[in-house]
Amino acid sequence: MDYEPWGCNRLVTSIKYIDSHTGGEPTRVVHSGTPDLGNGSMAERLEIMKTEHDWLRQALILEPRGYDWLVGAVLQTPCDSSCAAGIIFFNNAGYLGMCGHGLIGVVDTLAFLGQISAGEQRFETSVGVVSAILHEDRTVSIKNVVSYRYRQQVSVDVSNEGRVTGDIAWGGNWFFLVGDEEVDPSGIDRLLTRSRRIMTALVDQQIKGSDGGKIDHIELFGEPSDAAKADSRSFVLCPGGEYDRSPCGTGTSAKLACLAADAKLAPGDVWRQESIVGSVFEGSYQNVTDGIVPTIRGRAHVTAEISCVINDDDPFRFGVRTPGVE
Ligand code: PYC
Repeated sequence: MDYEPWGCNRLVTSIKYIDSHTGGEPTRVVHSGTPDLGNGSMAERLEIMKTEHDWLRQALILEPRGYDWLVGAVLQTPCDSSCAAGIIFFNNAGYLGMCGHGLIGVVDTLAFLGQISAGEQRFETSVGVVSAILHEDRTVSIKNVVSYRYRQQVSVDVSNEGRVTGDIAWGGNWFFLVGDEEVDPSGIDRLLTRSRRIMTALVDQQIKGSDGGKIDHIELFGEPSDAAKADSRSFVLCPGGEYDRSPCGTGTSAKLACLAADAKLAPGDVWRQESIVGSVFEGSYQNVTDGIVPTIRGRAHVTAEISCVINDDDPFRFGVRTPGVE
């Protein structure tokens, strides 16, 4: 880092990032200038970032540099040299194990930087190794972590909403999936309120994932805007209280796990999941002993290339904390 005179003291950091969106959902990929997070696994480095360098997450994701539905990804030198990179994902609420739209954004960003070309790459994440194929048409297919349905038809009493029943599934994050909902872009405020209330009820009633993890994503499923375009449309609430603009890669993986468990989709068949803004991911799966391995295909677009300036006399250089959010 170096100081440059600029009317006031300007700390020009060496932190550089590239913004993209995948089906409308943004990803901010930090490709240089991150603090030393050691040489451990991505889970260990995530812990170091969380405990010693959370300022980086806050500076990049919180306002005024960021916003609540932005997902960040810090690139790391991988432990396993057969991997193209290690990745730590985070958002306004904390850290994410895996992020499907984010991985598609990372792959497109690495292609933009000229660091990879079409073909298959492996990546280390804090929840395991995932792989991705960059296709010639610039779409990306990610092969996610093993996904599975943990509990079927769990009922929860939700204040002002009544009893809501859904499945609990793992797709790299924990999801509560509710079907037969009205999922229309004109009703986003209503969908936000309903899904936030469901999330609160799950926490209050101590309903968790199989590892005791918080179910921090809620997925409401309804009819697609056009049956020729997609099989279903979803609204996905993310941990920080905002909704995913994309169909959500880990959420589509959780959906595939439920479809597989209900024998509603055969291995290799394609499920087209539409998001609340109309973007579509294509998903399919293979069976493995402890669940399924989902493949999710989508497209990202780079939108900006940025050098981070952290100004010493800026009281909000590390972001504005939303009242009530840790
Ligand atoms: O695409 O997996 C995903 C995701 C998780 C949170 C936001 N997007």
